[in-house]
Amino acid sequence: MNRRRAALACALALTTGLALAGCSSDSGSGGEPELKVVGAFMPQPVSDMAAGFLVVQNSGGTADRLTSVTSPLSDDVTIHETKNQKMREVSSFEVPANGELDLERGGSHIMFMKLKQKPKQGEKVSVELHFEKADPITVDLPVKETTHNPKKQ
Ligand SMILES: [Cu+2]
Repeated sequence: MNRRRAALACALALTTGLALAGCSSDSGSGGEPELKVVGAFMPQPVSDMAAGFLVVQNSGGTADRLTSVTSPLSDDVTIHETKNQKMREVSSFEVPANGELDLERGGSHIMFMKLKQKPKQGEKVSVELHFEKADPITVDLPVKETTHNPKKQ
């Protein structure tokens, strides 16, 4: 969208003979974050807490940040990192340009506290991911068995 406008500005600059810095924004630097969520799941919770895992891929040339997560399952959803096997809340996670943010078992995750109900394997939990720059993304986390770990299959 902005990229198209930038391209148009570049074309105009060329035809009018103006030199315009930033005309190379189509080549991968600059532009907007382009986000996609893959591999989302929630292990079936065994208490009134649950964790969510997913990967946010960014095919754009600009980094973004995951700043918060909301869900109908809980009014207390935070994002956690794990350091030395202890988890702690963070205010945001970077989604690098042309890279990805991995929320995976044993590492960073979405934390759901005080669950309003306990979702079971086969059900889905809707979450909305909020970013610093990109529009929010709504994604369904399929509930998997408690020990599910796609990286270790
Ligand atoms: Cu946690």
